[in-house]
Amino acid sequence: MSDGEAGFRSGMVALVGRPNVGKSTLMNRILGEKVSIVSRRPQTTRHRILGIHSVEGCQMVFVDTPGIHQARKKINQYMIQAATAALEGVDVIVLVVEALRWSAGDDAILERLRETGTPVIAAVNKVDLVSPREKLLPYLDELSTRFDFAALVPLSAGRGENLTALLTEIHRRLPEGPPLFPEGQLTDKSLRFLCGELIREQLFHQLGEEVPYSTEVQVEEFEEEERIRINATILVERESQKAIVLGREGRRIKAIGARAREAIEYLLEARVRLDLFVRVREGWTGDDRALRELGFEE
Ligand SMILES: Nc1nc2c(ncn2[C@@H]2O[C@H](COP(=O)(O)OP(=O)(O)OP(=O)(O)O)[C@@H](O)[C@H]2O)c(=O)[nH]1
Ligand SMILES: [Mg+2]
Repeated sequence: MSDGEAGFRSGMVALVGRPNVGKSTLMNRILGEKVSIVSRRPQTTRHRILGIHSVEGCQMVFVDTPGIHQARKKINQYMIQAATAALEGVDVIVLVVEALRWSAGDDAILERLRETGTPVIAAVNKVDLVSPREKLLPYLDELSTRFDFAALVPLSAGRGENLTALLTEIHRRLPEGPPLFPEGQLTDKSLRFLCGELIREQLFHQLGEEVPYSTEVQVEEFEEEERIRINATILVERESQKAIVLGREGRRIKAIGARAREAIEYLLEARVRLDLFVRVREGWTGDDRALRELGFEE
């Protein structure tokens, strides 16, 4: 497709909302690829991640963001900063909310959206959990009184229901213009970053309570030999957490590595050797220097 083609539309679409409402699930569903990790715990996404959706005549560049919430720790402040920065310079904002749920957190986000002047589409996610579906109607009515949404779209990112309606609403609000990225490109993030995220996803899936929030993954080595060799370090904040990540006789880290390797092999379509190490970096989630070294931006 040539860049100058008449009628081609392109633009940036921010996905924002409270933690755990399904922003990353929604982006992955639209792309048909896993670009952003998902877990049942809040605050899974920590950085802005682009998901580039190129179709006939149009390119939508989605910006998945960390859930916006009340921040106490430094790391959370960086995450919220990443999310709010994503509101600037986009053509459309999609506010993802959970069907039948509304909280003070959603109100606080709406206040930020009012300042942007950008059209906001409400994606009312997880409608598969609503039964009977008629229960949605009063909720949608109420939503429309809270904000002057450009559109309200009930959908299920998990089941892939009604996504076309959302894409149609986005499409009509994008300006005409050439693609912003090459057509085959799926994200702005490196394979190295994505592999680190797939390991972090297993930490979120397999570790209990607060431990995942004290972990970070650094991919130290990424080499393509006859099979791809990846060395990664899992950072924790305290010795006691290191013991938890390792597990009795190293069983936990082994399980984390096994599942992460499967996910990485699927992504890279290649055989992978994955070696994980655990290292304590005292209090990194509250340390500006450590956070910047780990790629958190102010
Ligand atoms: N039932 C149901 N669950 C869903 C749906 N969409 C997402 N989920 C689940 O909701 C949880 C959170 O999904 P995520 O995509 O990680 O949510 P998020 O908004 O990106 O969360 P943060 O990155 O923490 O802000 C996961 O357990 C998903 O499987 C849906 O349409 N229906
Ligand atoms: Mg997410």
